Amino acid sequence: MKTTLMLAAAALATTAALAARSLKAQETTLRVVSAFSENTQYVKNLEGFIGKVNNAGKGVVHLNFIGGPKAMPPFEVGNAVRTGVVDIALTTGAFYTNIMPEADALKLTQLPATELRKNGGHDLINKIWSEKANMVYLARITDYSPFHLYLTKKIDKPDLDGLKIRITPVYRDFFQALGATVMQTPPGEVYTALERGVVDGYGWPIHGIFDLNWHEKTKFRVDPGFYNAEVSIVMNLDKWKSLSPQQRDLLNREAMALEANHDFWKKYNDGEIRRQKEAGIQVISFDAATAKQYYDKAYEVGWASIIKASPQYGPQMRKLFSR
Ligand code: 173
Repeated sequence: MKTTLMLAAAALATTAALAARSLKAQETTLRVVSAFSENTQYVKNLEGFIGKVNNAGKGVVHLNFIGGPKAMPPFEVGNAVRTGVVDIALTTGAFYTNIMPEADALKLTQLPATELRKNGGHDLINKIWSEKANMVYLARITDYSPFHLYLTKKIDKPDLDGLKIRITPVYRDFFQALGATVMQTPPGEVYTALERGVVDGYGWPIHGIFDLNWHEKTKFRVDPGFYNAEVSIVMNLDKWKSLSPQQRDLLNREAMALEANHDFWKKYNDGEIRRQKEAGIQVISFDAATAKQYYDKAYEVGWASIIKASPQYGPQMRKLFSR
C-alpha cells in the first residue's frame, strides 16, 4: 500500500514536472525594438501593449523590449524586421521606404485603424507587407494626429522658397512642391540641425516636440496639419508563421485592443497644442481658401508620388484609405 502510494506520488510529480517543462517550451520570446526614442509617447504605449501581452501570455509568448534608436538606427529597423534580425518593431512607414514605396502610404489614411480593419484596408496592408517586406502588419499605434510644419522663421503664405526644411519621406514631395530645399534626418538629429541653423524648420506630428526639446528652438507652427501620423507595430513574417494559433491570437487580440483605444490621441494632442501655446510657439494660419489649397495639395502630391512608385497597389490603397 505504502509503495503504491509512493509510486503514485512519484508519477504525479513527474507528470507535473513534464507539464511545467512543456509549458516553458511553448513560451516563445520575441525581440522588440523601437525606431522612436524611449521617452516618446509612442514607446509608452508600446510598453503598455508589451505589458498586456506578457501578462496574458504567461507561458505562451513573451515580448522582450531591447530598446530605441541607441540600440538600432531608425532607418535600419525596417530591414532588421524584414530579415529577422529582430522579431517585432515599433516604427513608421517613412523609415522603411528603402524596402518598398508603399510603406509611406500609411500616412495618407483618412480612416481610423478600426475602420480599416472593417473595410479591407488592413488586409490590403498585410497583403502588401507580406509580399514585399516579409512583414506582418500587427497594429497601428497612432491615429487622429496630423503632421505639421514647424519653423524658426515667419512665413505669410505657403511658399517655402529659400527655406531649408528637415524632412523624412513623409514630407519630401509636399515641402518640395511648396518650394523648400529639404534635408532628411532621423529625429535624433533635429535638435542639433535647428541649433546650428542648418535648417529653418522641420516636419513632425502635432505631438511630441517636447520629447526631444525642439520647443526650445521652435518659433512657429503652421496650420492646418495634414495627413495622419502613422506609427505601427510590425513583425517578421517567418517568425509569425512559426507561432502557434494561440500565440497569434493573443498578439492579434492585444493589437486590436490597442487600436480600439486610439481616442487616447485626441486628448493627448489637445494637451500638446496647449503646451505649445504655453511655450510661446505661435501659430501661422492662412485664409480659408489658401488653407484648403495647402491641405489638398498635401494629399494630391502624396498620392501622386505613391501611385507613381506603385502603380500596382497605389490606387487600391487610395480607394480604401480615403474618406
Ligand atoms: O521623423 C519623422 O518626421 C517622421 O517621419 C514621423 C513619422 C511618424 C511619426 C513621427 C514622425
